[in-house]
Amino acid sequence: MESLILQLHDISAVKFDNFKLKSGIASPVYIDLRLIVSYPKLLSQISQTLISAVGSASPPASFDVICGVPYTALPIATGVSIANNIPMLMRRKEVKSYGTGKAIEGVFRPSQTCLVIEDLVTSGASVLETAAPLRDFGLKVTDAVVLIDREQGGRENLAENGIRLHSLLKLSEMVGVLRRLGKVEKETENMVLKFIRDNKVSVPNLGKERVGGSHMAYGERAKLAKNETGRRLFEIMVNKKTNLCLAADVGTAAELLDLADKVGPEICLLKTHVDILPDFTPDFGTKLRSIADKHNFLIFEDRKFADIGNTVTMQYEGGVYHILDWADIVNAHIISGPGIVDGLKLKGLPRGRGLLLLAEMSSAGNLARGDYTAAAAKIAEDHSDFVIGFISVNPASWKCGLVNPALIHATPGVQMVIGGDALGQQYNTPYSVIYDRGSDIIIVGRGITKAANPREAACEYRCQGWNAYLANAHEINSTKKEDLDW
Ligand code: S5P
Repeated sequence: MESLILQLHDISAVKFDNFKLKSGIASPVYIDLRLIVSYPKLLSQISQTLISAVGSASPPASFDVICGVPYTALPIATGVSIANNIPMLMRRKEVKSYGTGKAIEGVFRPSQTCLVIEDLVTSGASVLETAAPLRDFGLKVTDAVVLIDREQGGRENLAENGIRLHSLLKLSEMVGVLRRLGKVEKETENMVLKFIRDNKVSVPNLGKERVGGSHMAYGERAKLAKNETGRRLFEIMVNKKTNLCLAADVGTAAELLDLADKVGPEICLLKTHVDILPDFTPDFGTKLRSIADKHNFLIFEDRKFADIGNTVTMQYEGGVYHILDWADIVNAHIISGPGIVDGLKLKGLPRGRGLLLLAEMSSAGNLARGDYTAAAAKIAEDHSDFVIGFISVNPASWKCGLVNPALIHATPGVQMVIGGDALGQQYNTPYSVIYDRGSDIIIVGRGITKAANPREAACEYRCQGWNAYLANAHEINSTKKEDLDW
């Protein structure tokens, strides 16, 4: 390490004087690691030793791929990749809004773990900027390694975002070594140490402009729920540690019941479209209920009521399906106004049922946005004894502000990779839905039903959804420990 520190000093990558930083702050130290590319031997030495900072950690970090923070860390990451034979990914900096197809270059599978490589960490913001699109693509980012940690709060900021920082060198140690070797005066060392102490930097918003969505833990929110079914849903999520809803869109009732039994342990909610089942029989509800009771999940019939209050009371209770008898939760559009909620409530509330309002939709070009979404939020607030929450897509961006934390957000259009289908469906990843967009429940259909092994796929979605909640919960002070044990 001494030789490394000396070389960095010799090439003036680390300089001590009075510098004015971009932020306007006067700093006694200036670090410019872009120079390293002109010293291949040094670059090679850094590339070979950097990974040792990760291996010596307890527990050691495990990862499948690495990704450098553009630009300075790109040659370092390349060196690490070649020296250690670890595949590398590249993040395109010029892609402004991450989530578009080309943000990450290279070959990877969602659910692989990626180690982020950085040259210098101050606040940790640039590591987070690189972690965000990786996480959007379903990769896990749990560790980052940096050549120099300026010790100004980056380690803490990253930890709050579920990333452990490993560093090869710390600024305080570097200045200590250089003083011992007679390269800097004691006075300079003191100034640098004081600068580190006095200039801690935080990254308050971490790139998330959260307006709506809730910062509270599920367990706390259960206590606020006015509706019995809403409370039970939160409690099941906490007890089973799952925020996964299966959209069981399969060909027959027999297949659905079989799938429900297999996937039951992984989910908090099972969503049906009962009108697509050709073999529906009157005992379907009883059969599904007994599987739901066995595995402790709730049933959500995705009926999307849309008519006037009087008509929906009859559609809810009667017809062939008798939805009211077996579905804990149904949903409704608000296109017809609040009367639809009054109608459904008339039948549902005495039975302890709950209602989700469609505040947003996942399909391209849909009209549920802006004032429409705000109207759904208002109706929900006015009927929070019966409305348990929303079908939403990006509650963190809701302009109508913070919604009552007793109300739950469930988001469809979820797969492991961002994309869509041929008919307008649009997919985001579990991580981006829960962490970036502030939703609570991921609704997954074909990602599970079309998987070779639906139970395994459900397990993976559950894990990703819950980890995203936990990453969020790092920011939640009121989180109860039992919510977080995983
Ligand atoms: O806006 C919406 C609302 C819903 S409830 N977009 C949706 O996709 N859904 C439902 O979620 C849809 O009817 C389907 O049952 C599920 C998504 O299925 P997937 O196969 O695309 O994951």
